Amino acid sequence: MIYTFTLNTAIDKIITFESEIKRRKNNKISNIMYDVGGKAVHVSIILEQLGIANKASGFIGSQNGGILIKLLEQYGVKSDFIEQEAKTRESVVLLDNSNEGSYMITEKGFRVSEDSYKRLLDYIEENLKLSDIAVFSGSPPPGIDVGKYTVILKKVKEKKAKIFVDSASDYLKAAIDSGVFMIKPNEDEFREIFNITEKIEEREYIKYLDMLLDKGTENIVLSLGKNGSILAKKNREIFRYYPPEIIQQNDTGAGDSFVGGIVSQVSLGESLEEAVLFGTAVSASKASQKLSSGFDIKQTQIFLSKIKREQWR
Ligand code: TA6
Repeated sequence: MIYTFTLNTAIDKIITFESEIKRRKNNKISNIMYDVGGKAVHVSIILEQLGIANKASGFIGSQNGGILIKLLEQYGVKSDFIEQEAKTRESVVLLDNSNEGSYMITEKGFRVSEDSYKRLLDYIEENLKLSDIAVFSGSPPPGIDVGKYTVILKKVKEKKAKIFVDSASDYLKAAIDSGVFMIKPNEDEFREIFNITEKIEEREYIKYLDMLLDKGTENIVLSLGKNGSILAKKNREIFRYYPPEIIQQNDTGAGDSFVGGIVSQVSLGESLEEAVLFGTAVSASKASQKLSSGFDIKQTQIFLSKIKREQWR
């Protein structure tokens, strides 16, 4: 079974404007939609669309959590959240016709109680086992500090499940120290780990990727946004992926779909270099549509043939 853990779930309110959003102007809305948010839930949606069994877990605020569960059900995703008397945060996504990406505005999320934290550890203890996959994506909420995050990852490791992490700053460092199966930092998150402030050539990233492999992270996918990604594997092979040209509608959730595509193929026994290829196509398809989730399988097949892959080592 694949378990996706969204520790800081959200309900995305996606607002589309008639023209480019401008300050000091009356910006007219043309459409409002709601979608699931918080990252690992998006991974669940991709898996579900591909017919791969999975369960969405994490923390949810009971005051409005039903909305999120219903949105997930519309995609067919089964959930098993730890509920707490609180309000699930709302994220606002602003889209306009500038073709320059979305604005994402996020709340911190409710403070997870000690009791909820313990219930999550119990959930992992009771459910996860060898051959399972656990995906942790998104920023952990207040109440889950780096120490607790490390304990959660340790518990999953004890159960021998394969761990994928898409997180940032100290939480990303905790995942690196825990030696997980795969991390997927974006360029900013990656540069922050090593305090890289100057502009460097892409191939210079190799030495930093090697440092992370030396530390025990099994595989790293460094995402370069619309410029593609670099995969560094445990066996020290390195691949560079160049995505297809697309007409971007909404880049929010594209990184999560990328992870979803990768996880799906790994769960089917594909090699990581093939999995990243598929993830790249899924993510391009996601970015070509307005919602925060989902993709089109036919479009993904077309995109697959347009991705360029180079082996760097
Ligand atoms: O990646 C998109 C997204 O999952 C949105 O749906 C939004 O809710 C946000 O990210 C949450 O990100 P965060 O890092 O705050 O957990």
